[in-house]
Amino acid sequence: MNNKKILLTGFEPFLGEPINPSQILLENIKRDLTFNDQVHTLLLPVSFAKAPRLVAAAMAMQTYDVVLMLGQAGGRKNICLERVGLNWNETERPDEDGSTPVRGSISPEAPAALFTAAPVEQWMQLLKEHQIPVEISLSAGGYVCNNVYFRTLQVLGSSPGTVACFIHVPYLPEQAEGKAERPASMELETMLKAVKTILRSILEGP
Ligand code: PCA
Repeated sequence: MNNKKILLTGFEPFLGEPINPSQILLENIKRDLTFNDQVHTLLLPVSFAKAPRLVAAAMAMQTYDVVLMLGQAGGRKNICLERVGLNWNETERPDEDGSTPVRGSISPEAPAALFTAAPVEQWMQLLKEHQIPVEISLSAGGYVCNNVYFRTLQVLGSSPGTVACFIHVPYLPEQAEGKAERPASMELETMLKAVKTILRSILEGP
């Protein structure tokens, strides 16, 4: 093990869902003593106003080597390693504060998109070796996850040495079961293996 520090975030449930797989993943990692003090967890509200500030505040308190953010992407079938944070809000769904952002730039002065410097190809390969369904995604959507991702990638401009990556996970089977359209889902065990594999590769790397 090296002495790297990782900030791992997840989200509370939103839009009427009783659970969010990213929160459950976070709780599991928090309980796993093998990650002890190297992985700090932070649960975020699904709020355009609050979530990016909470991540920035945590990053201001301590220097992290990697900021890994987890979120639910209902309907997707693979673990999605998000390559890009888009400088754009586009949604008709309110966040959990009841606020719906106006369609448009998150930060008008900033570039249209910011790319992760995390080794997503390497992580994808690693997960494939563990038979975990995974892909590199080019869109984290237009809702809170993309907003937090973009804003965090912006903060990294002033934290050289830190990389950030957003990872979207599918619904859990129990979430998909109740829905008429029967969306894709993934077992918790598989998602947990994906997150742990990435965490270990960071902590066991150079
Ligand atoms: N998924 C949402 C916000 C919170 C979450 O877990 C998204 O993809 O924007």
